Amino acid sequence: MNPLGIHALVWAGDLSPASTRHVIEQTRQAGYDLVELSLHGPRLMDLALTRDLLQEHGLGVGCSRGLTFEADVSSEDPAVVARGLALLQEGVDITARLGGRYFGGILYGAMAKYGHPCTPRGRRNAIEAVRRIADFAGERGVTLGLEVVNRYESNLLKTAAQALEFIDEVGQPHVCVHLDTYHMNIEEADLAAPVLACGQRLGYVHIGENHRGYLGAGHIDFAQFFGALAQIGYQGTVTFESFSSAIVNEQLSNALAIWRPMWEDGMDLALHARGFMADGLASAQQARA
Ligand code: FUD
Repeated sequence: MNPLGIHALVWAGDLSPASTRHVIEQTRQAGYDLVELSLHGPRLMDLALTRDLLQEHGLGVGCSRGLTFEADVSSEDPAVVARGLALLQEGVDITARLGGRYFGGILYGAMAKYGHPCTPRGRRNAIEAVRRIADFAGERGVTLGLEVVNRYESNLLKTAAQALEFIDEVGQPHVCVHLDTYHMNIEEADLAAPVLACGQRLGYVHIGENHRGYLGAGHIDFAQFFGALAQIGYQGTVTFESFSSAIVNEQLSNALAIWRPMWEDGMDLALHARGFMADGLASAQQARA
């Protein structure tokens, strides 16, 4: 059975000590194996406390973030690239200090709607930056996940094929593809072929509905996606991601255009999602046995 994770924004919009305690306690209570902490917004985290709470509750951890226009490794401006590199380095460092082994997201550019395509020089800068950070991450036992997102959140990696090509050019171990069903629904022709194309290079998965609310309440063909995961023998983490205007992290929620109250009760949502993912993964595996 794959480790099941949940994104912290189901529980809280910040990572102050009180929110972190809430996030970790709720994650454990809802029966998840891992929590994904989102490193957006003001830095309120108490790393020692977070690490202790994770240990006390027997939970795994991963971290994620997207870059910004001011700190964008796919920029042509060396100062902007340097700020992006600093954010990536900080993300790897926080992940390692929490005892995590995964740092993912839009690590190759800004998590934002660009008004222009990525330039060839910008793409080369992004490749060089990810290569450097992959070295730094590898030394700390952390793998980088390049999350493939939709056209309104990146101008660089919108499909699994683009991510695979990019990773080939990076040419480093410790870099994997991170697929998310919400984004795939917008950009890919179907939900199976990209998974099969990634094969063993798929390192992390986000499960999200097309409206980012309750799983099964939209039109994503999860059976097709879980079937493809079973086909490649995917053993990695499967993390539920959902957003509602009920829980706000200003930087992240605004970047993702989270304007609607998709749900109010995070625990009800989380329990439902856990059952949905466990059943879906188990049926896909049984169908192949
Ligand atoms: C963004 C997304 C998220 C994001 C993460 C950052 O649309 O899908 O996975 O990268 O929440 O913490």
